Amino acid sequence: MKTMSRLAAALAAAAIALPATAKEFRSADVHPEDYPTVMAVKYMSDIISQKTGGKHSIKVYTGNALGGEKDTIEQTKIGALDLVRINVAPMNNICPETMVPTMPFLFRSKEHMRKVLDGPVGDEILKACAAQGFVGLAFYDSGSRSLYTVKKPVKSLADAKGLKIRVQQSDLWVSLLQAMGANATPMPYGEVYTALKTGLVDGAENNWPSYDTSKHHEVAKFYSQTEHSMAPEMLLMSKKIWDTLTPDEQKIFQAAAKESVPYMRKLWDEKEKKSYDLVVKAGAQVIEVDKKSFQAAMKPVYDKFIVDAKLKSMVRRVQETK
Ligand code: GTR
Repeated sequence: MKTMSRLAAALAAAAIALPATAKEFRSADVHPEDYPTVMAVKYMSDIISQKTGGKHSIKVYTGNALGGEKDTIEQTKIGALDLVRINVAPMNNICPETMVPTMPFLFRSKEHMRKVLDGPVGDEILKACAAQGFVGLAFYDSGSRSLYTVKKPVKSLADAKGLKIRVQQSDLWVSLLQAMGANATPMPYGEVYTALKTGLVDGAENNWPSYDTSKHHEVAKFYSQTEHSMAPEMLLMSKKIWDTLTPDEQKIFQAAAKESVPYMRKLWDEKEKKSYDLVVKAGAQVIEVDKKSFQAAMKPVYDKFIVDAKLKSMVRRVQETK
């Protein structure tokens, strides 16, 4: 793993020297080839290739090939990597506006989430990343995240107390699990399977497709439907690389990214169902939880992170979106 990421970093560094007009832009994703986020960026690549008469395209490096999300965000910031598809979570500490769609129990439904992200609040979050060196191109779905555990099921908030739960590398996520009474352990996605297997953590949390494709369901069989966050995915481009595109090319990239969103959502809806069926068939136990008790415990997370007027207003506008 270590050697791999060093190799990936070296490759990324070498790529800085590539001419800005390179035909094949590089994008990273922690997921496998057929995951909806990966398919969406490939779809976007096809549109770009068609619109630029074959001049430009995007190659997606899957399955952590270029490193974990934190690493690939760093590479993208400096222009060593052109694009990165990540969850909003590892951006929380970098771009505070991304905390808004991460907030626990904020979105009432998939439809509510999609409406907000397609609207002005979504645009503001994407634009806010520019100050940190990123051009926010699109949000993709990530469903609802729920807790899953190795040894015993979590049925209520009380059951989560003291459990070591892996979280994404974000202060907000640490607090979110602490608010549940759990012991939050941040680590990259690629290390979670082993952490669950060796008992380094008692559980983790994710959506159905990730629970399935990461094989976490093989080791952590109790999936408790807490649905505590609908933190979406993001597609970011390096501002440094973006600035090397002509205005027409920028328009093509932006439009292609937007076009990939409905395509991704269709794939996502199908994948959620497929993954659910697959993990249940493989022996995962789906547990109903007392969701209200989890929701009621989240006030400290809002109090700690939604502090300034801008974020407060964004959260309010999300809540007011019908
Ligand atoms: C997945 C998400 C990944 C990554 C992962 C994680 O749902 O698609 O980008 O953030 O969760 O938990 O690290």
